[in-house]
Amino acid sequence: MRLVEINFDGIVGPSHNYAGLSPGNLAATRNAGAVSHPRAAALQGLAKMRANLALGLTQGLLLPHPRPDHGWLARLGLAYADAPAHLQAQALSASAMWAANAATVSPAPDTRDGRCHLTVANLVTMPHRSHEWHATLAQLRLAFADSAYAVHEPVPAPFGDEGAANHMRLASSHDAPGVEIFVYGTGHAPFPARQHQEASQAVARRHGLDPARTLFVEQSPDAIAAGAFHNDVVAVANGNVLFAHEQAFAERERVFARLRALMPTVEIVEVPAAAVSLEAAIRSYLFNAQLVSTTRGTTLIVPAETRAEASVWRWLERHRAGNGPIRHVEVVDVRESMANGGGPACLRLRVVADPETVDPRFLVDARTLDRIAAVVEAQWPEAIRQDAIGDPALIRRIEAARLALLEALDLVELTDS
Ligand code: SUG
Repeated sequence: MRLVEINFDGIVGPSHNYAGLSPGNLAATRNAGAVSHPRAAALQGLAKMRANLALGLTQGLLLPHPRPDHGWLARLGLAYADAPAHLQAQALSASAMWAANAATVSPAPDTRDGRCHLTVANLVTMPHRSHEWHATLAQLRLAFADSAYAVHEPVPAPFGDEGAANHMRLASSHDAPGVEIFVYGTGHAPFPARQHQEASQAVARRHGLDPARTLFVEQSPDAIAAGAFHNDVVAVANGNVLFAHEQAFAERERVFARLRALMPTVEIVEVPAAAVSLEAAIRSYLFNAQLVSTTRGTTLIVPAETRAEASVWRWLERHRAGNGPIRHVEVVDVRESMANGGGPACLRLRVVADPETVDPRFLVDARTLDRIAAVVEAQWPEAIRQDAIGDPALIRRIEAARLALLEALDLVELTDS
């Protein structure tokens, strides 16, 4: 067994559009009704994967879901053509691209039975995401069919679970037992708390985690109110480094003390509100970064928007110049995804695994990325206007584009799931 971290990026689907479906996600609501560019969006995502490969990281993919979701509409007694505009938008959503919300993953070294456990997120809080789990489950069952994995169905409603976006793991190395941190929200903020404590606890129990090495931490209501609809908008962890905003957690001192007691080697890089306000952190998505171990040392992969935010860029420069644990900063352009509130970290699901045990169709090298890019260039719509989502020709194009991708990747068995 050679355990490495694999980043599975969600490919941006051909129906990517700005419908303003997520209250509390400020970028998404601000851009409601804007014209989207699915082709450019998918190519930006592929470029990010290429950059990850260049850093020596192992890269995987998750596929766009069938959209519109006719099965979901049928359960509502509707066909797409007859559905009201808001249900059309919810059925057409490409939000499965944000793979950090696909599942919560507990690597083998952390679990009682020594298998890697994945629980598919139910995403019940937002109607347009509540029907993602079926297709996610089908893909994960295929990708992780090996006996090294246990893939679980979602936690039952009404306990909201949004997956890895509210979960962090700290470990001295990827293949050593870690400390898993589950971050949940409470109902006090003006926006919904999408991760419920009951759901986090259920996931931890089902994964067979050691209670002594598992922390349940409340997200600061101020962070949710300011637009941090997931913890990964204000914190990220990798190895022995926790990188977080000062206002990320409700009880920061207690959290840090417990973490230091469990893991004396932990390095907590906290960005004070005086240096970067919560608003600037959320606008720029400084923390929605991929924090990765490379041969060059710990690297932070940030969205280009961090450059536009003076206080954020200043903080990054200063940290890099000093002796901090983050040694390198890589900038990526994922602006189409960012405009819907999804940064570099949202687009990927981390799985610590032996690549030999993963279905190879879900792993990518540069040549596979070229093949995907060719399909995207030829098939993905160039632009989608919000008032055009009822157009049958657009829907036919979206469905054909996804099918062409499944054919190129030899995954047609996923056509209907
Ligand atoms: O769930 N946006 C997504 C963004 C998810 C980001 N993921 C993480 N933080 N891990 C959401 O709010 C907007 C879709 C629209 O409005 O058209 C949306 O679903």
